[in-house]
Amino acid sequence: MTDIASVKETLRSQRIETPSWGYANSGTRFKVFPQEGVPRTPQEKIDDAAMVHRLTGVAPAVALHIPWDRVDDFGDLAKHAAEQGVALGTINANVFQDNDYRLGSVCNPDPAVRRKAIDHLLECVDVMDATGSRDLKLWFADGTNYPGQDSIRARQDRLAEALHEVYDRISEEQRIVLEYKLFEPAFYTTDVPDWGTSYAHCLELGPKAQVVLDTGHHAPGTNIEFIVAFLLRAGRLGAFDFNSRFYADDDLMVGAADPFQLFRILHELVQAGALSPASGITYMLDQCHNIEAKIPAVIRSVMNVQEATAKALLVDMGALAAAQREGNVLAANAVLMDAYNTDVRPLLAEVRTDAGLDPDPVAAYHRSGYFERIRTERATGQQAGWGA
Ligand code: LRH
Ligand code: MN
Repeated sequence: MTDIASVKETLRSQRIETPSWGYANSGTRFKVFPQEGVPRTPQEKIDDAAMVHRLTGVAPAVALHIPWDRVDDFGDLAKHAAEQGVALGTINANVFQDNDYRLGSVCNPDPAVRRKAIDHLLECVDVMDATGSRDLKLWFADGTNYPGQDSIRARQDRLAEALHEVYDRISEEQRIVLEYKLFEPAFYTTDVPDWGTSYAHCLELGPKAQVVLDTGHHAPGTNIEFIVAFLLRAGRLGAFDFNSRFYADDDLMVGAADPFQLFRILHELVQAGALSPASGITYMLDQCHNIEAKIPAVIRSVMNVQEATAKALLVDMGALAAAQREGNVLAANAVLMDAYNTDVRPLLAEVRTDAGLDPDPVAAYHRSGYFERIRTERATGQQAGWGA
């Protein structure tokens, strides 16, 4: 029988990191639709992340993206975050927006461009030293668009050389988390296209290098929970970029497009006891709210992760193990579907109420007047986006 008290305890101790860029303007190559009340500074992004934490109780850290969140004094920024009740989390490097990176950053054929890219990665480690962040998240847009454009092998050598230099720079408390992505913006080869490539580079580097699994970065039909189970077994699953998609890297709210897939992923994590902060896995949202109101979208996304987690925690593991042992396929599947088909919203409302929070964080947000306040306060000035 499932121990509801421990389920509630696990839900209370869940930690979801929200992305600073999820609060800023974002869009597609076709259009970026600005929204009222959007932050203008990293401080205001952090304020919005803190509001999400105040309402959900499980989002105590905000990830930064450099240079989008560059400030003169990151120590000050960390103080501002602490005053707001949140911590600065994963530091995301950005070697995908500079004109020099047309043919790649750390994989670029030009050693001067590679040097420039590596120097940015090293600058991000300096930022981590100032913010107290543990993880340097590396995603490379690097790749080619046409066969013959460059040597696939040589680009891997360049990538490994850059990763080793950064790996040697990070401290014993810090980690490199290496993200993979099947394609986009490159459309023929991507230099870190899949979990296997990231895993292999992490093994080559050492124990401080782990794989980031972005749920939107796989070929359609990929069994993501298999990758989760495999990397958990290998002890190399460092972080998640949670979002959802119908087609490509859509960066939609996690759980919106395929809540059953999210449940299956959480089922693997629960079985491995990988939810607790002690597991060392960072659970981050990596989303773009191109047309929907941003703060309620982040709150809804946190709730979607909580719902998938609660359902996974309600799986009767004893009955499942027995059915699997007996080879009773239908019974085993039924155990999982029973949990998935359980309405966990009353349980989560209780967990929030027990924690002194409103059982419905989205409704609480709309009642708070926060949006009306920021809409007025932030009516002037340059809104933040992917540009700056
Ligand atoms: C690349 C990515 C990466 C981030 C960016 C915002 O698609 O997933 O994690 O740097 O989105
Ligand atoms: Mn990502």
